[in-house]
Amino acid sequence: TVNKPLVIATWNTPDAVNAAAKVLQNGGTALDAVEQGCRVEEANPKNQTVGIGGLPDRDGFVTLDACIMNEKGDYGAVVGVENIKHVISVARKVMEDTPHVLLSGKGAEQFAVSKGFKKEDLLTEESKKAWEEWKVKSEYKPIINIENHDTIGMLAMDADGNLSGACTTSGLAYKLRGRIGDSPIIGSGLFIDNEVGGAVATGLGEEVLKTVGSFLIVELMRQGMSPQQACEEAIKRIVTKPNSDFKNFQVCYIAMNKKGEIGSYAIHEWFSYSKFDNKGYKNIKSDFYLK
Ligand code: SD4
Repeated sequence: TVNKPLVIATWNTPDAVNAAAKVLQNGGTALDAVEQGCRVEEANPKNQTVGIGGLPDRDGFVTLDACIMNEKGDYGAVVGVENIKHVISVARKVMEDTPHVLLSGKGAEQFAVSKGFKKEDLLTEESKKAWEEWKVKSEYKPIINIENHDTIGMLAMDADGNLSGACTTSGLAYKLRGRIGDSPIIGSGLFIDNEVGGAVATGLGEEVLKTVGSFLIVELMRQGMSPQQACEEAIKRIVTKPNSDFKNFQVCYIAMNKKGEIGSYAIHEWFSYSKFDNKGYKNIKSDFYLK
């Protein structure tokens, strides 16, 4: 039997995961849980990869990507959104209140404002300073597990055994203006199939997009792999590509199946994920490829 409530998330994110678990403990749905969990980090200015305080693109604009998926297979997402911190909730509104699944940039911002979201400057003094220091050399070099840190990808199972997932990020620091990563793209940054399980990614989005990683993991689980085996196979697809530069970037996956089994795998060391089950919160070091 599954140890419910069950929540997992990328990185060491106790506040977010505990908030999600609380929703489930109060009888809420997995969808409500992942949304509320993600909102915690979106509101945290110290997390420089999500929401307010996110590191900007190379021109100094903080642009956010987010997506959400429920147990019915519905999906909603926003990309390249400025001035609105709770993009996960905007993504949910796209899913529930429009005939579309994906809104971008100014249109997404306009939609959010029409739904009552508050506009605010997302560039904090700290992130502005980091960007100004970066501008001196203007060198784009993803730093493994430093720049690529703390995108929140979250999966939850509620008392009814239903699965939902969410993902929210400011993307790669100092990205080209207009760049969109994997996090808001269905099947890449996140995928849920309530019959099988769910998966979510963090790390260098381009590599996740090129291998449609989260959908791959869910389909591999459907064919009988455990979440762990499926995460390992998805990382293998990246590192075994001809001329893969995987020594210089990080990709990490976490996954959960309908039985509540969990898997995680990364290219490099120092990826960890968070878990909340009937034993409480735990940060768990992930297994990884490059040993
Ligand atoms: C992206 N996957 O935009 C995201 C970045 C990330 O922790 O995961 N940061 O490529």
